[in-house]
Amino acid sequence: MEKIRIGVIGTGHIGTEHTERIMTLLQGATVTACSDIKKEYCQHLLDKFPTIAFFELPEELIASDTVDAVLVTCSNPKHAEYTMRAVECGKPVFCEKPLGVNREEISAIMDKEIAGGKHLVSVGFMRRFDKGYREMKQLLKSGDLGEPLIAYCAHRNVGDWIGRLTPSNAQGVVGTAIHEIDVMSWLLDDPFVSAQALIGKSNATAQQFPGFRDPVILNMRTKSDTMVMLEVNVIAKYGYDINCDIVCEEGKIRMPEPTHTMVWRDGAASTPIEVSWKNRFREAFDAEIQAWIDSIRYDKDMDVANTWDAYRASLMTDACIEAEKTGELTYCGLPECPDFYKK
Ligand code: ISE
Repeated sequence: MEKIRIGVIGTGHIGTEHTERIMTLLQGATVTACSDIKKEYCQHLLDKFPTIAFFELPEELIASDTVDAVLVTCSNPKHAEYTMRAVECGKPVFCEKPLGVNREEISAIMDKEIAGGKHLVSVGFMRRFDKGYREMKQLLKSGDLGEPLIAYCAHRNVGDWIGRLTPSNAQGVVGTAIHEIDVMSWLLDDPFVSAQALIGKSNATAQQFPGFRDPVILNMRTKSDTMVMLEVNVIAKYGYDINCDIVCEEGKIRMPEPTHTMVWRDGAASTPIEVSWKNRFREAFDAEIQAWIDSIRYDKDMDVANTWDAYRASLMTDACIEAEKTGELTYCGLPECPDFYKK
């Protein structure tokens, strides 16, 4: 079978990582084209993989007959535009989260995809492919532990981007909490319907930015009334720490933590912990992009998140942002899932 020829739009961190995993690790695809604002931003990949062609205009890359599928890993404001163009060209497209900067952009992609009658859009919620989350989903699906009642989650980032970017609570929701919004709904097989925010003392770094609060607690509820308590902590400093405990009627399940070698010396024992999301979920990213490639090769649903998943995540991020602003219980107004996206 011929390899799927992929064009990459945006060769920053994640675009580079995905290109390298496709070119050196994954099966069934190759990167034939890339584009970024300046050619120099792609040069590291063009030097490493001389068969990749540079396209100045993403639109030309998408339309090119040397590209079968498109990977959108550029800055967020252009995600929806390039995804829409790929759909208009009838080409499969994988877009890193978020699919759009608002629900309207994502709804327009949904309408276009439904009108075309073919599932072309995949979205980068990679935690669905993490071994720990998949084990937890199987345990819940077995029913052995009874109904899930409350989940306690924490999403803690080192916060090393402070100084480069001005933090905001909206960005903390759309860029960080969005992962739990997708993966917990997937894990519980139960969509979210509302959010509340609990805001207490902020860390000293957060206090330097007027209006910015960190950490915050989001209490999100699903359609069947399971509560998901999520600590969003974007300046945790000590490490990149993702926790998930789910209390069920008959027991509790805890997502396994990554393990590393222990070292004993000088009267102390230590083990390194993750400091980067790229390493913490490296295998999940590998599995996710392989699943996307296989979904194209075999024309089969490989459980990669789709446009509807991105749409309902955007409704919930809006609700979380509003709940943080008002302190009020906020409903996300989740509509019925269109038949086109029902599984
Ligand atoms: C980053 O973009 C990610 O997607 C990571 O998974 C998340 O933990 C981090 O907060 C985001 O900035």
